[in-house]
Amino acid sequence: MEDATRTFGKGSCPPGPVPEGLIRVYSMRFCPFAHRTRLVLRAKGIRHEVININLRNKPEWYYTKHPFGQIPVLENSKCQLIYESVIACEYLDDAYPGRKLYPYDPYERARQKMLLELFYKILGYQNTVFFGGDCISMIDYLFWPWFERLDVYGIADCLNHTPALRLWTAAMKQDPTVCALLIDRSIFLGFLNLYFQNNPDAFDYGLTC
Ligand SMILES: N[C@@H](CCC(=O)N[C@@H](CS)C(=O)NCC(=O)O)C(=O)O
Repeated sequence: MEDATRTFGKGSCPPGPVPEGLIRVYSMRFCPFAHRTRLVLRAKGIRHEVININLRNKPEWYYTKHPFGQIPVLENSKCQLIYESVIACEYLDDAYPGRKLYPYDPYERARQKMLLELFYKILGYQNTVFFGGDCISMIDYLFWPWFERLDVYGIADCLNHTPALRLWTAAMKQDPTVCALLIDRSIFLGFLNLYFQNNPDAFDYGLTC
């Protein structure tokens, strides 16, 4: 379940078939969309392997996994490919047993999807600790990667006048899944620095081996 592995780049050999009982995620350590998928994999305790992709130097074979070479993509042992982060997260919730992250209630499920639509426009908030109620659920994991990055982008102050969001952020930082995938600030800054110079080494920043 090691997420911090070196990226596959142009000229690399494609990984073999996904072994039975495992699911693979094509990812990149700093991508918020892939972060969503990794949160759900971990929250549900799904056995998985991570293949990191160098997005500035994509392997030729990667276009057989996604038509535009984007991440995240899930691949299962039946060679089925699932992309688009929200769809991938929902697939994981439906296909795997254990704790359901989307609510069972059709209205509550629809409400989380409506909130997600709003997220791209204006964020609504209600009177509970988490967006879906008193327990963490899918919607919180789908929002979180962007909030985690506010601090690194130096704009965490924007939460100063939204006490409910600050409480939510504090509650999210107590969640073991969120804690397990927190990105080290200095490593993230190092990644951004190289990324904005178009340096393909950005994606492996901070890895020692
Ligand atoms: N709508 C997609 C967006 C995914 C996305 O934009 N991924 C970025 C990385 S953060 C990517 O693959 N960029 C490489 C490219 O577009 O060539 C999703 O939700 O999965």
